[in-house]
Amino acid sequence: MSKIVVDPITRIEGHLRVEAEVSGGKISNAWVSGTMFRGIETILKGRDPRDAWYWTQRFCGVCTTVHSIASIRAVEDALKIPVPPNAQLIRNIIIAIQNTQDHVIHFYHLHALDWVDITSGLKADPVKTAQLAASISDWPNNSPTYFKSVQDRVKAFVGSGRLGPFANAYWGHPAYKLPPEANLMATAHYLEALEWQKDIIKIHAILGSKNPHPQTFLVGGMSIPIDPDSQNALNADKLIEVKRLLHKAQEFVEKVYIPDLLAVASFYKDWAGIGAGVGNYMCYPEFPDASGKPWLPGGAILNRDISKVVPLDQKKITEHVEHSWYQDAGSEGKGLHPWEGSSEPNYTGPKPPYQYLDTDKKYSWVKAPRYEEKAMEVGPLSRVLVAYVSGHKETKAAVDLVLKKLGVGPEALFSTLGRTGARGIDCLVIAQQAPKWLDELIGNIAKGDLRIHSNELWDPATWPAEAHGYGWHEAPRGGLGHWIKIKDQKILNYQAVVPSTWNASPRDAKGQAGPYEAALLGTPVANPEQPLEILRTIHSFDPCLACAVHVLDATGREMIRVKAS
Ligand code: NFE
Ligand code: MG
Repeated sequence: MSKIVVDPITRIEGHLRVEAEVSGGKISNAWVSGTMFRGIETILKGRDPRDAWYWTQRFCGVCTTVHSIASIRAVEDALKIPVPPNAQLIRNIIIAIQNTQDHVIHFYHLHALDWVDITSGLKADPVKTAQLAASISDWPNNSPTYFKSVQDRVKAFVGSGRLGPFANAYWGHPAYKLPPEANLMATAHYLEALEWQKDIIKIHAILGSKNPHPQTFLVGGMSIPIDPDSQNALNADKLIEVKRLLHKAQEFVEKVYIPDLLAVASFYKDWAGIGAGVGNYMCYPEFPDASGKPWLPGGAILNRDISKVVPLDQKKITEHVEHSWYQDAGSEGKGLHPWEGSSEPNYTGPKPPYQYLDTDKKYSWVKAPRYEEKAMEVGPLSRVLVAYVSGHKETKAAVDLVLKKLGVGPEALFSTLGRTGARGIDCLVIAQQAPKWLDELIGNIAKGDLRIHSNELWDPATWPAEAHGYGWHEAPRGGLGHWIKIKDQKILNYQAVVPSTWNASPRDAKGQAGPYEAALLGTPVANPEQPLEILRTIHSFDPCLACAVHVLDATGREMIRVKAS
C-alpha cells in the first residue's frame, strides 16, 4: 500500500488536497482537505440584513451571483417580504445564464483536459476531424481549414515552449482514449468556448450592471428599473440583446457542448462504473414562478433508490466539525443546525512543511454538512436525478436521450461519468428554458406591469424584534443554503452551507466519509506519479473551495506536491 498526496488539486477554484491510500492499483481510502480558511460568516454579525447579499457575494468569484440570491431569499423568508413576478423572472434568467456559463467553462476549461489529450490532436488529420465534427453536429465551424488553423495555433504554442493552461498535464498518459481527431475537435471547442462565455455572460452586465458580482440584487425584488423607453432602465433594446445572447447560449450548448460530451463519453464508458460516491443525492427547489412554485423540484434520493424522491425538511440539516478546524462550541459528537452553528476557526493541524495531515483528528477547513445525519451529494447529478424521478418532462426527455445514445441504463448515472453527463443535461434543459422566462417577462411588461420590487417591510421599524429564516438556491455546483437570525434589526447569526461544503466534506462525528472521499474509493490509479484518475473523479464534482470554506488567507499549505495539471 502506498499513500499519495495531491495538493493542490488544480483547475479548480481554491485549495484542495487529497490524501489517498492505494493498494492493488486502486484507491482503498481517501481524505479530502480544504486548506484555506475564510471568515465572511463571522464578519456578518451585527450588520444590516439587507446588506448581507453584498458581503456574501464575495464568498466566491466563480459563482458570482449565487450567494446574493441565497442571501436575499433568506432575509425575505425571515421577514416575510414578497417578491414581484418580474423580479422572480429576472432572477431566474440571471441564475440560468450563470449555470450555463459555469457548466460550459467546467466542461471545456476545468475538466476536458482530464479526458482530452491536447498534444495528441497535433497528429490529427484535419480532413477527418472535419468529417467527425460534421457527423455529430451542424455547428458551422467544421472545415478542414478551420481545424488545420487550430492545429497550427496549438503547434505554435507547443513549439514556443509556452503551453500556458496546457502546461504540466499528463499528456500521453495511458488513460487517455480519444483518437487524435476527437482530441483536435475538442481542443478547437475549448478555444471557442473561451470566446463564447465572455459574450453570453454580458446578460449579467445588462441585468445586473456588471459581472462578476452583479449589483442589482435587492431584498424584496431587484433594483434595476424597467422602462421600455428609457436609456437608464431595462428597456426594449436591452431585452432584445438579452434574447439574442440567450439564443447564442442555447445554440452552443445544443450544437457544441452536448455533441462533444456524447462523443467524449462514448470512449470512456468504463467511467460509468467508477466514482459512485455516497449514493445519497439532494437538491433544493429552484426557479420559482410568480406564485413561488419551482420549475425544478427539490428533494432527496437515498441509497440510489430511484423509485422515489424524499421531500426535504430544512430542520434536518446540520454541520459537523469533529474533523474540521473550527471550535466545537456545543457540537461535540453531533452536528448543529445552521441557526445554531458557528464558524470560529480552530486550527489544530501540523505546521508546514508536513507530510500528511492527522486524519484521525481535524484535517480540513471544510465542515461536514449532513442531512438526517447522512452525507449527501449535491450538484447537477442530484438535480437531474431528482427531476428525472419526479417526472420533470424536459429533464426526463434529455436523460433518456443521453442514455439511449450512450447505450447505458440509469444506473450509469451513479458514477464519475454520470456526474459529468448530468452536468450537460442540466445545462441543456436550463439553457432551453431561459428564453421562456424572458418571453414571460416581456409579456408582463407589454401588459404594463413594471413592478420590480416590493416596498413592503423594507423599513426596519416594521420588523419584529426577532426573526429567522433561510434561503435555498441551486447554484451550478448544487444546493446552497443561507440561514439567518435577526435580532433588533441586525444580524445575530449567519451561516452558509454551500455546495462544495457538502461535496468536499471530511468525515463527520460518526466517521462517515464525504462525497469526494467516498467517490475516490475503488478509483484505479495506473501511475501514482501521475494521478490523472483522481483528477477525473474530483473534477467531476467541479470543486470550488473558496465557496466551501468562505476565508481569506491560505494556511497550512503543504509542501509535498504530486504534479497535477
Ligand atoms: Ni465558488 Fe459555488 C457554486 C456556491 S460552490 S462556486 O456553484 O455556492 O460550492
Ligand atoms: Mg458555512
